[in-house]
Amino acid sequence: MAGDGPCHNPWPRACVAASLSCAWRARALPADPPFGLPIAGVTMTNDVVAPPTVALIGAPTDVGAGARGASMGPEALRVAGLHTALAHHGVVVEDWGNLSGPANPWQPAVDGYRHLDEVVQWNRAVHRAVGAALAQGRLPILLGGDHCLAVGSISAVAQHCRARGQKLRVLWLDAHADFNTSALTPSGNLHGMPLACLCGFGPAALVHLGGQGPAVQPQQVRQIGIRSVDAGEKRFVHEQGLEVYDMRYIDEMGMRHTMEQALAGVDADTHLHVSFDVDFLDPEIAPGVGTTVPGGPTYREAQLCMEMIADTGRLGSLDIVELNPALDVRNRTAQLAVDLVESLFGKSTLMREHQVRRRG
Ligand SMILES: [Mn+2]
Repeated sequence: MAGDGPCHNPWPRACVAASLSCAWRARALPADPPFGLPIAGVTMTNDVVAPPTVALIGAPTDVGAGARGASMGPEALRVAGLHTALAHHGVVVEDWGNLSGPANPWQPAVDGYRHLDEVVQWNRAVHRAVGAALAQGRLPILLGGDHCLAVGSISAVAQHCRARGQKLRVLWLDAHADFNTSALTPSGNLHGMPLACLCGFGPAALVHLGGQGPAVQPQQVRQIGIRSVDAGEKRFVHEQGLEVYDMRYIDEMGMRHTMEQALAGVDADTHLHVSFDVDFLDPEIAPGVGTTVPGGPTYREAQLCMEMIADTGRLGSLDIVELNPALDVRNRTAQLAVDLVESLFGKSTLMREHQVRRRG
């Protein structure tokens, strides 16, 4: 045996195979480690390396959107190799298949909402599936579908955290604030309202989806990449005290400082939920979304964002939403999303030992 010291193998899976004669135990970490700088304000962990088991949960619907096509998102992500990409980094992947729900009736708004019944039904299914995944110790990845599904996903995550006395931090990566209400939104599309619903403002069936509501407090949320907010919505976001890192902030302060701020206070007891709306990205690199807004994060900025989240080792659940294959170019937006999700997981299990934790 090569000693009982701490394992410095940056590839933990290889370590399992070589555990009887592990050369990494005898080896010191290089003085200048090959990964990023420590993140100020974030408590890193030195727990045992254990790659997560993720559950892919497809929700093929666009009932909350203003354009059809996000219903094809789950399959496009699979075709782009999400499963293989994660497995390649030692993540155990279970594909739970697709949920089913009502078709998109494509009707105008009624009392300020389009397709409210259908949106509620889909979100109930998402809530149940995400809750089941968390209860089984899985890290749920919701494959949307449009962003209205975050109500089901995050309400389940919030319930899980409350039951375990864990802190919840939601990172909302998006071009839009998604903090509309029926009084504020001109369109009635519910994919513009999920965060407001989660914070207690919206139709009762969505606000109280998990039995109790509101699911989260605005103080638990950090919005990143925002660059398109309606006037009334802007006022409401300020009133509610949401912490917003818009593109102006990212331009002026840089992505590193932005993520340091957004992650500040994350510790060993924090469950990090990432709600990744693909329209967060600049449309130059990610054309396959229904609501493109120019001036989003570049490829490198997006990578750094994901890598710094990975560095915390606290990612507990993820939504990938609003990918619209009907508007994509040869599936390149799906491939980019997979690439970024790989960073969200890959770096955490591959490059760095100390931020990968035991999951219970
Ligand atoms: Mn969104």
